[in-house]
Amino acid sequence: MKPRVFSAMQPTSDSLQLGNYLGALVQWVKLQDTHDAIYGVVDLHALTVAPEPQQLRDRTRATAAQFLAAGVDPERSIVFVQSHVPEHAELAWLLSTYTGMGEAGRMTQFKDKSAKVGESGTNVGLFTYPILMAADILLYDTDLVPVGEDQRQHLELSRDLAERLNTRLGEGTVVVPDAHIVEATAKIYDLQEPTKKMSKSSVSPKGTIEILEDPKKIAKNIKSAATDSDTVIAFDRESKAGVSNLLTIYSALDGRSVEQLVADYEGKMYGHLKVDVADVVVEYLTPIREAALDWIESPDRLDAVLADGAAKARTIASATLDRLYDRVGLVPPTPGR
Ligand code: AQP
Repeated sequence: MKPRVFSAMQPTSDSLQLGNYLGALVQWVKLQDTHDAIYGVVDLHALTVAPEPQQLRDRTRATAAQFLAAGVDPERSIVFVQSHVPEHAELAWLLSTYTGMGEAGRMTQFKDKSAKVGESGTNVGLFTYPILMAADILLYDTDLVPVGEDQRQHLELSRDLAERLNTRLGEGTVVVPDAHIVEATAKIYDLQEPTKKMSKSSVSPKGTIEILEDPKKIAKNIKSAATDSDTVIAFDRESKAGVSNLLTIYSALDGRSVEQLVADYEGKMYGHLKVDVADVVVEYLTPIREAALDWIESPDRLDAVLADGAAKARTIASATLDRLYDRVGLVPPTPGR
């Protein structure tokens, strides 16, 4: 039996952004070779930001399309939509009864996101989001969760909950998952505000590189990326956040190390670096964008992949939930189950 990998993304935008791709999706594709892989579009999570219904439907399919276009292979991995597997919401309830108010209240992403929308725009779902995320992971007896740096704290909560279940309900109740965070690309920064992470739902579209964006717009955003007033191309997150971010992106897509790039660009101008990064990014993303658009234009074919994925995911998820319900003492609905 191969170890299991699980990860997911929210359909919170018309397109994924380069951080989603470099921070997580690249690892998803690699891990298919060595792991039993399950990847989800977590649409129930996306409800926390009150999307328009048709927009949510379109974004859910577009997100799955980008997984497939990036190289997630439905012959080798399970690709599914979270709401098609009701066990996610059921386990989240159970886990909420094992989560302290204090520990849920420490989640920094909730603090950031609720600060952005204010008290009137903040719903309880946004607060309990990390508990649903723990349910997503624990349902599949997950060994490894490939994510970006921003999800580290949520992963810690999932681990704490798993250990608590095993302590209270007996060893082997659930698998304690490990985070898989690749340091070099764990945090891709916004092009305009390079101290903040690039985000799908960023309010500054010029700061984001969207996978489905027109290549001309992608190049324009990269060429107008904020840099410092110095002229030397060097890697320093503190004093050269913008240039360092461009070097990180360049290195991840081109294969040369950051040190090699710094050496290759010695004596060159920022403008030169930006033009080359724009070319590399456009060249890299164009086939992914085209493949994703093909999937989006064939919703029946896409829905068939997702239906097949949901059936497979549900088989695993329902067995885990049955085990947990039994251990906590819930009476089964059918005698002898
Ligand atoms: N900037 C980033 N650099 C590296 N990794 C990143 N990820 C997100 N942004 C970066 C990783 O991509 C996956 C997406 O997870 P998600 O859809 O659940 O949402 P998120 O983490 O909140 O990502 P976004 O893009 O910022 O979405 P919104 O705007 O909806 O909040 C995760 O593995 C994440 O670590």
